[in-house]
Amino acid sequence: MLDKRSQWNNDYNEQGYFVIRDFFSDVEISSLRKVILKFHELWKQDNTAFYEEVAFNSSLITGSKYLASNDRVTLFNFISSKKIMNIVDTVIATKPAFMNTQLFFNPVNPQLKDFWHRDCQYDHDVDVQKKVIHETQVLHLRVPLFDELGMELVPGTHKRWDNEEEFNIRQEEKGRASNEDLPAGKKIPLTAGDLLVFSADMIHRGLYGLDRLALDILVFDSAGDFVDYVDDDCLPDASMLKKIDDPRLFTNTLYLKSLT
Ligand SMILES: O=C(O)CCC(=O)C(=O)O
Repeated sequence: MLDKRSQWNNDYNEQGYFVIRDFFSDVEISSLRKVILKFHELWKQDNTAFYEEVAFNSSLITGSKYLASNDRVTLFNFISSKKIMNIVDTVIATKPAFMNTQLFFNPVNPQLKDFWHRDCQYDHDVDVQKKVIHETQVLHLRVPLFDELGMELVPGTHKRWDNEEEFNIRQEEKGRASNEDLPAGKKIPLTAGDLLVFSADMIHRGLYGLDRLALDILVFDSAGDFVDYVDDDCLPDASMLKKIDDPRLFTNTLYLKSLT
């Protein structure tokens, strides 16, 4: 019988994801929700047209634009908490590094439909995508703040290329649309308190509906070439680092930045 960490690691390697039910307490989620809602309200006011017309997420939540230093420290301590680091260390054994955060919500515009993608498709053309899915991938840790329909994933696609139907749908080729159903799609409904860990490069989509508001924490292996994706303003400064119990997720990123 495998222990929990080996089981999570096996699931991640084989399927590209795992989910832990009731991972966070009500107290942990309500204090996180308070900070995130503050960000979300200010972000919406500042991005009204974008929010109403095309948005389904925001990013840079830990940055200085909308949150004061004490709230940012709360977020940094949540992101690098013992609980989360235990999971991160399970999947990325050496020098995991913080990349960014994103906040996913329901689009206001009803024409926007939940769409299949691999995150790498926005940075690379198809030939390169075929290569990068066999290299180090970015880890998403999804923390739903309210109950949601969750994510739909195609298990195993973090390590294999698309079949013809998956490719045509994801890339909207041959008259197919990226919101069509995929036969191998596995729906993972989530409730507040659950944690979903998945590979950014597997074929996936968020499922719109209910009151979804989910914080995604993005982490990478220091061995991967991802440091250019990190915005300096989303990292803690020297005075904040002193207030973070275990800052290595951030100091690993700061070290990589210092080399560039
Ligand atoms: O929830 C969504 O709308 C999409 C989520 C997603 O694509 C991601 O976390 O990379």
